[in-house]
Amino acid sequence: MYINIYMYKHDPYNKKGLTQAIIMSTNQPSFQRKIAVLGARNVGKTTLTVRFVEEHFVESYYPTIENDFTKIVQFKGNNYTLEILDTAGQDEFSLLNAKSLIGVKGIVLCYSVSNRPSFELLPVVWDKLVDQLGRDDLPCVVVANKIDVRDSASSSGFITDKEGSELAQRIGSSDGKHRAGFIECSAKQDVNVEEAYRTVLDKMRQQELGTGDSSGDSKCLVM
Ligand SMILES: Nc1nc2c(ncn2[C@@H]2O[C@H](COP(=O)(O)OP(=O)(O)OP(=O)(O)O)[C@@H](O)[C@H]2O)c(=O)[nH]1
Ligand SMILES: [Mg+2]
Repeated sequence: MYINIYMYKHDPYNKKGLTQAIIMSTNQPSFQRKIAVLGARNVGKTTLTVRFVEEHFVESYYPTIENDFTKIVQFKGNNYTLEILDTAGQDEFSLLNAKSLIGVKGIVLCYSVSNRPSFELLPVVWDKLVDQLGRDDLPCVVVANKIDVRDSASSSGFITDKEGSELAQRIGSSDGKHRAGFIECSAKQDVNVEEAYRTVLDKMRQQELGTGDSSGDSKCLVM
């Protein structure tokens, strides 16, 4: 049996300013999952999300107050309706919006390879999140954005791949069972953007299935 799913969202980045309708035919239920994107200002949280959801690059910078995006993806044989919470950039003093974080099941922690303070901020943001949510085992991916800038520059001072993956190793549960994933991206050149969201989705799925790998299709998933 085929069911049509109609999804509507208000999209501030749609140039026509129209409500967008996403229509999808499926013979499967869709699992709802909420993901929050966090990190310092100007690192590309909105641009990454718009690239993933709407497949274009936002050149201009409009600081975010808070945005909600929705995208349906197929992943490992299931349909997922992803609600992506795009947050206002944080600093060491900012408070996270507790109400908006309700229901969040996965985290994208984003820094820019050309902005060392944004890199150094991530453990602070993670600790705030852990305090706020009262748990340290949330599936998480650390995203190093703007690698196109590093690739095209001759000067040093950019955050390296090695530094990024070492940072990701330090983010996760205190018992060491849940470590953050790590991926380098360019929202501008569309490098690894989809992979970033799929990495966190895979981690969410593994946690729900209680597996350390990505097998286990026969087990139950929370709808
Ligand atoms: N070169 C380059 N520029 C990027 C990339 N991603 C984002 N930008 C630019 O960086 C600027 C900031 O991007 P945003 O996505 O608005 O940053 P943000 O993290 O959402 O910022 P806040 O909403 O203030 O927290 C914009 O001018 C983007 O065009 C990238 O991969 N490469
Ligand atoms: Mg933003």
